[in-house]
Amino acid sequence: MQAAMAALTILSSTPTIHYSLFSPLPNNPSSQPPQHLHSAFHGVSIKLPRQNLSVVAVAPKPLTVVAATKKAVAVLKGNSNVQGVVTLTQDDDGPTTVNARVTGLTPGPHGFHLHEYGDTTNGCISTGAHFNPNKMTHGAPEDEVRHVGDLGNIIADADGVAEATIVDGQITLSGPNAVIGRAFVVHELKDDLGKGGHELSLTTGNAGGRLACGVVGLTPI
Ligand SMILES: [Cu+2]
Ligand SMILES: [Zn+2]
Repeated sequence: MQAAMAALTILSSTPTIHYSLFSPLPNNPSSQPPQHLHSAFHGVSIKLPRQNLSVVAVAPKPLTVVAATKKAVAVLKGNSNVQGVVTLTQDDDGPTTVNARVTGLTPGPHGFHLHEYGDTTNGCISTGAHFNPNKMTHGAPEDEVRHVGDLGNIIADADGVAEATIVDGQITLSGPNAVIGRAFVVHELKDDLGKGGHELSLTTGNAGGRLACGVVGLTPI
């Protein structure tokens, strides 16, 4: 009878151990989950160097570029009819190509920026200020002193459609200043590129309200 009880105890404790493997770490201070995570990580890290070694020996350059190509997309929406899609592509550490198509605009230029946060809980206003990791003042895309997020203006035609291809050296999809998880915003007014003399020129380009915005996320290449 006691042996049967002991067997039951072991059986019933087995699921508890398995369950702990899937528990979030903060809820489970036992040493088992870290051990399992650790061994899984080692399994991956052992494979990768082997692949890289054989690749580098055969043809380093083309494969390096292909492996580092990243593509991202943002779908812009807001409280108006304005909407659009922005795609970003970057090879290795080269410049990023930003392709934007926005519809529903009034004809003419509209400020187009990357803002700091990928947060739209309160609409486009929660995306914060222009992405500015280097603590600069607002400027034009071609200026040395600019926010990283300053992409100038996109220009809508008579039908309210703006299409633009921007190749930019400061917007990146990897590294410490990567823009994945931040947000594009298209504005009501023209961005004066910091040169309008308005009190907002050096922070926002005085580009007015936020018509539509979208969070940048990774997409297949
Ligand atoms: Cu903006
Ligand atoms: Zn700016």
